[in-house]
Amino acid sequence: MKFNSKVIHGGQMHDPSTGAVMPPIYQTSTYAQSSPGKHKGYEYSRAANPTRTALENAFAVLENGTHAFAFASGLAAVDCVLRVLKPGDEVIAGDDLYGGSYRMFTKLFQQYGLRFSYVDMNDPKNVVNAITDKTRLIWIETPTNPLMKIADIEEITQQVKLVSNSILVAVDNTFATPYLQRPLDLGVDIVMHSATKYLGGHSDLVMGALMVKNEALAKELHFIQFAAGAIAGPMDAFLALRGVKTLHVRMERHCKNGKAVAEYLVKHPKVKEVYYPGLENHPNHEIAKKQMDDFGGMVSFKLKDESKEATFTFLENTKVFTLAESLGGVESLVNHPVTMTHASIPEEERLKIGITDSLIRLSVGIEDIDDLIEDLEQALDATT
Ligand code: P1T
Repeated sequence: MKFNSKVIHGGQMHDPSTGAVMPPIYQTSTYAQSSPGKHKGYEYSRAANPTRTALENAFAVLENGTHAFAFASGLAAVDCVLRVLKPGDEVIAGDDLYGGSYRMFTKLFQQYGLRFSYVDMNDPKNVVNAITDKTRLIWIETPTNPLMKIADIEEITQQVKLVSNSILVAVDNTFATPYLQRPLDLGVDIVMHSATKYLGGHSDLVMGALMVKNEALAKELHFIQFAAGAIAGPMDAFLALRGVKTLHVRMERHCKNGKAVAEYLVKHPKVKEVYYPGLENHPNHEIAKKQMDDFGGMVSFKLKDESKEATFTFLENTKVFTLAESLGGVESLVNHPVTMTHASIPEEERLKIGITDSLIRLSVGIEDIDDLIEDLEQALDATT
């Protein structure tokens, strides 16, 4: 099936007991057994639940994987991947990451003996040069949150696997979604999502996902999910499955609106810099063009007046864009990374890569573009 059909039908079947076209919300923790160990494939909902299974089947198909796992949050999915590693193992991650991933690496897992290094993944050589005999995982986020940097997934994966086949490569595909790029097809081992964002698409749930195409790795991740317990509940699984069925039509509009907003901002006299991989002057525009089918709905920018006052005036004055954390819902959001999503990154670290007080991040929704531009215009006007 083509992608646009897979989002609706992929991995789905009518409910075997009733023929229900949509999988019911199996709001149950446990399942009757006729004799100890004799059951219909479900024992206890931490291990598996039919509503979650329906969603996980859909997730696997979307990323061209064989297995998927739905978690209580995106960070629970990241946590599951890190639990594959052992004390002393090293992780190479990009230098621009969602603040919560960075916080998990530095504040939670470092104390258990994992080591993390952060490199600019714009150049695959930086990744290869950071590899040691202890390296076990490469963590790629592309496009990055919030600076919209692009890493060449295929090139990095090929070069890493040449050095050692036992190094896992994982991609956080939250910003792009499988509508725009499918990392498993490019050779990576694990795809991770904050399904809270575009996969769910309606800002009404918090969820994470992992997708893989390797049986042994799938077993290991499922064991960790089962043993650690951070599963997605049946109600959220139902909502996410409902959301995912419109991923393609939502993404089409997110991309169109995102591009229009980026092009509007670039021409605006009060705007200093726009970060959007679809712009020809983006440093990795060529890689983005090769790797992605379009450029998505996330746009970051800085005002020429980089004072905190001007930035906050803009943030306080948008009306259609709601000032809130998160992204990827149908409604437009605006975010101030320094005080909101990336507050956990020490100032010194964030300044090194350009996350300044003046950085503003937009999650461009699927409203009418005229209303979005008008809103940005009046909020920019307010900054004088
Ligand atoms: O929030 P949660 O579902 O746990 O997902 C964490 C996460 C992981 N990876 C990326 C790229 C993310 O953007 C996120 C969550 N990000 C936000 C809440 C945000 O506003 O950036």
